[in-house]
Amino acid sequence: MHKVDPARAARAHQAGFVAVIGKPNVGKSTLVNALVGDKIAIVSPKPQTTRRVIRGILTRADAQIIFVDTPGIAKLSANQRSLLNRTMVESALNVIDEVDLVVFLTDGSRLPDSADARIGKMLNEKCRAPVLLALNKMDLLKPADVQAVTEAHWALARYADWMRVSATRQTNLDKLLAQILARLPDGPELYPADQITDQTMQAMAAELIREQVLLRTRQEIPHSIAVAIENWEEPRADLTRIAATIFVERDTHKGILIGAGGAMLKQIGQTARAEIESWVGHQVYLELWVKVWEKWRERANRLRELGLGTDNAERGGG
Ligand SMILES: Nc1nc2c(ncn2[C@@H]2O[C@H](COP(=O)(O)OP(=O)(O)OP(=O)(O)O)[C@@H](O)[C@H]2O)c(=O)[nH]1
Ligand SMILES: [Mg+2]
Repeated sequence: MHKVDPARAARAHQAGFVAVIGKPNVGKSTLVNALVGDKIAIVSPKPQTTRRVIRGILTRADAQIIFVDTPGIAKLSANQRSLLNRTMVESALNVIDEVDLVVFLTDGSRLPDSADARIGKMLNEKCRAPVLLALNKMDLLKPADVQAVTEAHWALARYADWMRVSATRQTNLDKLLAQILARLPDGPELYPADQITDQTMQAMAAELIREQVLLRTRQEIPHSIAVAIENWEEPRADLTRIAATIFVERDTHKGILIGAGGAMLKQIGQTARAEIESWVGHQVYLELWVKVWEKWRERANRLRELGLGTDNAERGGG
């Protein structure tokens, strides 16, 4: 038998899951990357960038926090209600039941809208875990708006605590982390200490390619493309050969992605390759193809093939 040492008990190891929930484009993935200290989720100025639930793991001596990045919970208009979009929203909502804590992230530089209000109402009605409000993009908040904006976000739901942050400038993230740790359960590490995400290298590579397409295209194209890794070989310890396909819904989109003389596809390939190289830590050969898959966003079998099916949200890590 051991005597309880109060100093030691106070430093018990903590571990738990923290979901980051909010409408599209408020900075959820930027925040998770900043908290984890590594890029595990792609980011873009286009709404609905994140399509799957992704876990990012922060391991410290005293705690392991598993941040769960989620697709933005959008208020879908009739023409946005594709099976893909409905699946994305559903997977984000499912996460709420599986975590120890929820960070409700909003764009704190402006007044909330009806999409924020709907999420706040849903959290009040359905969320059993404590909710922290994080008002992001404080770098864009005008001093004259501080009070009205803050009060309007406070009114959206009941919170255990709140914080103003900037995910891009990494302002107040230490304070947000302290609020999280104050509510994280005690427990042993749930993932190996060197693991930073539950995604495979292949899934991450596909995302890094998709990120380049998102950053270089406009209007309908960012939403209608998907990326699949077709082949992955490691002929040497310091070389990975990847063949990937970018799926589009129309021939005209295929033309735009390839570009004049193949220039666009070449740019996408070069930048994505450099990103993948820094992720795998050695040289990469990347071969990109573009293929038309009509209406893939409406087809359950296509979504499953791309790892975007609903069962994905319940996929265990490790
Ligand atoms: N000025 C400013 N921009 C930010 C901040 N955080 C994120 N952004 C920008 O907001 C945009 C959206 O960021 P994401 O992290 O992709 O947003 P998200 O909530 O994950 O979006 P979805 O995955 O589409 O739901 C990007 O252009 C980010 O650079 C911030 O604190 N300040
Ligand atoms: Mg995101």
